[in-house]
Amino acid sequence: GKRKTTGNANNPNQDLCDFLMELADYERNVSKNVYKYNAYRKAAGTLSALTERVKNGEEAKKLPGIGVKIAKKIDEFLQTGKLQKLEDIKKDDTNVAISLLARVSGIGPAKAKELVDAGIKTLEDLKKHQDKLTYHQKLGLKYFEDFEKKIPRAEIVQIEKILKNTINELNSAYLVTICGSYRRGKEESGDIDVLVTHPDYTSKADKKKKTISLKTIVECLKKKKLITDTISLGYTKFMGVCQLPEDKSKPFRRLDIRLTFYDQYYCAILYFTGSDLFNKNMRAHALVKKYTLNEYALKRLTTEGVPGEIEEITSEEDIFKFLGLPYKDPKDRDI
Ligand code: DCP
Ligand code: MG
Ligand code: MN
Repeated sequence: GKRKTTGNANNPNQDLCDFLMELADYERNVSKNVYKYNAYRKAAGTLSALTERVKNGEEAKKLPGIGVKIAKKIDEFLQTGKLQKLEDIKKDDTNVAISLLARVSGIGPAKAKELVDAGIKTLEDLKKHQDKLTYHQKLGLKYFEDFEKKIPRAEIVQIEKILKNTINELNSAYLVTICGSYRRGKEESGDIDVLVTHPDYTSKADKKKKTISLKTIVECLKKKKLITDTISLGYTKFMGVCQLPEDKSKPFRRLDIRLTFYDQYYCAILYFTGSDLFNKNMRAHALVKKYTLNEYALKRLTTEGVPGEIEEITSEEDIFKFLGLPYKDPKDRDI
């Protein structure tokens, strides 16, 4: 799967964030230690939000998500310009190969290891062994270079216009919101995350009325030559590939579309706006407040600790209010 970056223009701690993200990738793809993966990402997120260069580990340790061990690594990097742990990791060809293959869309850490164990270590090897890949992984390989490229905000603005025009031509009441890092105000994104709903499409509505259809939406976006490939398509979730139709020199981009119930829209928007670390923190906070939060609903936990009554949510602000949290603007939701 895709690599995450901290993505913050003119970040004075970029080199520190880079080595922390390299360590994070290693923990996810090779060690399969999700706990450390998230810890390194959190530390990188903290550093990327600073406006000044960090002076030393001691100073960094005062910041959220940076403990003794990461502080020591920061000192080592500031003093020597490198990190011995990373140098050692990179000396091992198997580690390097697993990390490379895990960058292919659709290939996770387990599949990457399986391939490397079978002697497949480069993208060239992978091209020769496509029979070992799923359709998604084959597309990931085909578009490897393009999917590695970040999507500039201006290009997403153009794609957003086509999405909204096309979907609203079908039915003007559809609501279309691009979430993910774009909604968090990032200047570049890894992919495009689209949320669609319609006032008639509620969790209580009669499902036999098939006027609201993701499949129809996808067909129309294909006709407009925005969608070029489908990775998977269900009733509520599309995963695929798009390219700006008016400019074939532009890279192919990963596009996700979700159709969500109107009465669950704000929980869905909150979830898909992320970041994933922000969501983790918010869900943990919800549990402390005896609530359970997911992409569908905010539910009060009963005295037995099981999900009970659904709270009525009519805005993102409502969710923060129920949890006793001050509202956070999407741009402040990186960690
Ligand atoms: N999400 C989550 N937990 C995950 C994956 C995703 O909570 N394990 C939510 C939060 C993310 C959103 O879905 O912000 C979209 O997922 P992306 O992987 O597309 O992440 P972003 O859009 O935040 O970043 P990028 O620019 O890399 O796409
Ligand atoms: Mg995204
Ligand atoms: Mn996505």
